[in-house]
Amino acid sequence: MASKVAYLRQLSLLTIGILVLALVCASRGQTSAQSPESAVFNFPDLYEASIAELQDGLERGHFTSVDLVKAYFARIEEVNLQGPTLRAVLETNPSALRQAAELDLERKLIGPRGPLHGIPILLKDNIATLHSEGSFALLGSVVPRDAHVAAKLRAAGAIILGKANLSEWAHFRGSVPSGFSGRGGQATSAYVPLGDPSGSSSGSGIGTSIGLAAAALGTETDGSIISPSNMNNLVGIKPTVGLTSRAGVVPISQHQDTVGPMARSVADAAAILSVIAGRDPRDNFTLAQPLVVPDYTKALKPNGLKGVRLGVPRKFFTRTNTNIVAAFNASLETIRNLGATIVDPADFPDFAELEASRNESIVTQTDFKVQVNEYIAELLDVPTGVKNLADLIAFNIAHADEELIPPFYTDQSEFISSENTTVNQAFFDAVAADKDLGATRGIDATLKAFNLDALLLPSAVAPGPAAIAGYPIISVPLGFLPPNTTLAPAQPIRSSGPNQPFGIAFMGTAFSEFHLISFAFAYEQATHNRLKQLAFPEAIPKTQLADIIGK
Ligand SMILES: *[C@@H]1O[C@H](CO)[C@@H](O)[C@H](O)[C@H]1NC(C)=O
Ligand SMILES: *[C@@H]1O[C@H](CO)[C@@H](O)[C@H](O)[C@H]1NC(C)=O
Ligand SMILES: *[C@@H]1O[C@H](CO)[C@@H](O)[C@H](O)[C@H]1NC(C)=O
Ligand SMILES: *[C@@H]1O[C@H](CO)[C@@H](O)[C@H](O)[C@H]1NC(C)=O
Ligand SMILES: *[C@@H]1O[C@H](CO)[C@@H](O)[C@H](O)[C@H]1NC(C)=O
Ligand SMILES: CC(=O)N[C@H]1CO[C@H](CO)[C@@H](O)[C@@H]1O
Repeated sequence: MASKVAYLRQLSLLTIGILVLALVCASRGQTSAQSPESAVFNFPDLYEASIAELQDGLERGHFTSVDLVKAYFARIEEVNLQGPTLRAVLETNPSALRQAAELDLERKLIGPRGPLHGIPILLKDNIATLHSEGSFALLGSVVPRDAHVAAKLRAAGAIILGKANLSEWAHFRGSVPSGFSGRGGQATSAYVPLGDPSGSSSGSGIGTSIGLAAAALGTETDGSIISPSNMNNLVGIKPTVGLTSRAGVVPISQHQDTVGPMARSVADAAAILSVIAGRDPRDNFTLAQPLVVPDYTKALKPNGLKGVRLGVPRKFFTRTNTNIVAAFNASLETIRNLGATIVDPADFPDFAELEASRNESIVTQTDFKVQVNEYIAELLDVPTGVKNLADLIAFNIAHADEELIPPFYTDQSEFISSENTTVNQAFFDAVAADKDLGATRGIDATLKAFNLDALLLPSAVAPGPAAIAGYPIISVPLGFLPPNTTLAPAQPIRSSGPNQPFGIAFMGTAFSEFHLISFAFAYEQATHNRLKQLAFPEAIPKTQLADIIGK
C-alpha cells in the first residue's frame, strides 16, 4: 500500500512537473504538439540554442555549465578533426570544465552574475589568453595578462571554451586562402563541403554556425568579422573602432582593428557586445567613446525599423553575385513593409576617389610593423626567440614546411611590404586621407546628403568603407546561393557552391551600434532567414545535452 501511495505521489508530482514544463514551453512559443515525455526532456538543440535559452535551462537546473562544456567539447570532437574535418577550433581550454564547475557552484550559492554566467564562448586565437595567432612563431609565448575583452567575458561569468582557428595573422601575412593557419591547418565551411569559410575570423564563424559554442568573438581590420559572418550564416557586429578594447589582441592597425561578437542571433550578439564594450586605459582609442555603454539588449524591439530612413549605396554592388543582389532587392520590400523608407540609390559623393585610393594599405602596413613589434615586446616569454616583424619573416622561411606550405600557403608578401615601411609624412597623410574618404566625405556625407539613419548593403561589400572610417556594421543572415550553383573547384577550398550563405548589412556612423542593432533585430524577427538552410549533414554534430546528462 505504502509503495502504491508513494508511487501515486510520484506520478502526480511527475504530472504536475510535466504540466508546468508544458506550460513553460508553450509560453516560450514552442509547438504544443510535443508528447509529455519530450516536454520533460526538452533540452535546447545546441545547433541553434540561444544564450537566453541556455541561461534559462541553467537557472531551472535542467542542466549545468559542466554539462554544456562537455556537450560542446563532444561536438567539437565530432567535426573538428574527424568527419568533415572543419578545423574550426585550434585548442580547447583545459580549465573550462573546472571553471564551469565553479560557476555552477556560484550560481547555486549566490545566483548568476548576468546573462553570460556559465555560457561557453570561443575566442579567435589572436585574442590573447595563453598563446596566440595560429602561427608557430608565437607558440608557447606568455602574455602579460588576458586581453581586456577576454577579462570582461570572464568577469561576466562566461566560460572561454577554447581558441578558434583563423586566417593566420588575421589574414595579414600575404595572399593565402582564408581560414588557414600553420598551427590549425585549413578550416572549411559547414555549408559547402571544403568551402571557403571566409576570414579572418574563420573558426569563430564555423564554430558558431553549427553550435560548437554558444557564440564567439572575432576581430576585424577590414572584413574579418562581417565577411565570415556573411559566409557562415551568422549575425556579426563589427563595432566602431574604440568601442571595444584591443589591448591584448594581436594587432594589425590601431586605426582599423576592432573586436566584436559573432552569434546566431541579434539578441545573442547584443548581449555579448554589452559585456565587452567599454573604456580601457590600455587602449586610448576607447577613451573617445560615449561615457555610458548602452545596454544593447534594450535595442531589441520588433518595430525597430518603423520610421527609419535607410540608403542603398548601389555603386558598391557592381561585382556582387546576381543571386545576392536579387535577394537583397527582395529584402527591400520586406524592410519597407516594416515601416522604413528606402532611398535607392544613395551613393557616396566620393565613390570614385574612394575606389581609386590606395591609402589603406599604407596605413595598415605601417601600423602593423610598429604595433606588432610593440605587441611582441610586451610578451613575457617567446620560446621561438622571435622579437619583431623581421624575425617573424625569417622564422617563416626557416620553418617553411609548417608555415609556407606549397602550393597554396607560400606567400608572406604583406609581412615583407610592412617591414619595408617607415612612419613618415606619407603615412600621416594616408591616415588623414582615409578618415576623410571613409568617414567625413564618405559614410557621414552620404547619411547627411540623404537624411539617413543608416546604409543598407549586401554584407559582402560592406567592410571596405567602414574599415577606413572605423565605423560600425552589423550583418544578419539574408539567404543562400541556389541549389543549382556551380560547385567551384577545391583549390584547396571552394570559393562558392550550392547553399553558401550570405547576409545583409546595416552600416552607420561612429557609435551608432544601438540603432543598427534595433534595425537588424526588426529585420531578423520578420525573416528568420538563418534556419532556411542547415549545414550539410556530416557537418552537424549529433551530441546534445541529453547525451551528456546522467552519463
Ligand atoms: C594613443 O596613444 C598613442 C601613443 O601611445 C598616440 O600615438 C595616439 O595618437 C593616441 N590616440 C588617441 C586616439 O588618443
Ligand atoms: C536590383 O535592383 C536594382 C535597382 O532597382 C536594379 O537596377 C537591379 O537590376 C536589380 N538587380 C537584380 C539582380 O534584381
Ligand atoms: C589618398 O587619398 C587621397 C584623397 O583621395 C588621394 O589624393 C591620394 O592619391 C590617395 N593616396 C593613395 C596612395 O592612393
Ligand atoms: C620598399 O620600399 C621602397 C621605397 O618605398 C620601394 O621602392 C620598394 O618597392 C619596396 N619593396 C617592397 C618589397 O615592398
Ligand atoms: C538555376 O536555376 C534558375 C531558376 O530555376 C535559373 O534561372 C538559372 O539559370 C539556373 N542557373 C544555373 C547556373 O544553372
Ligand atoms: C581542438 C583541436 O581539435 N585542435 C586541433 C586543431 O588542429 C590542429 C592541427 O590539425 C591539431 O593539432 C589540434 O589538435
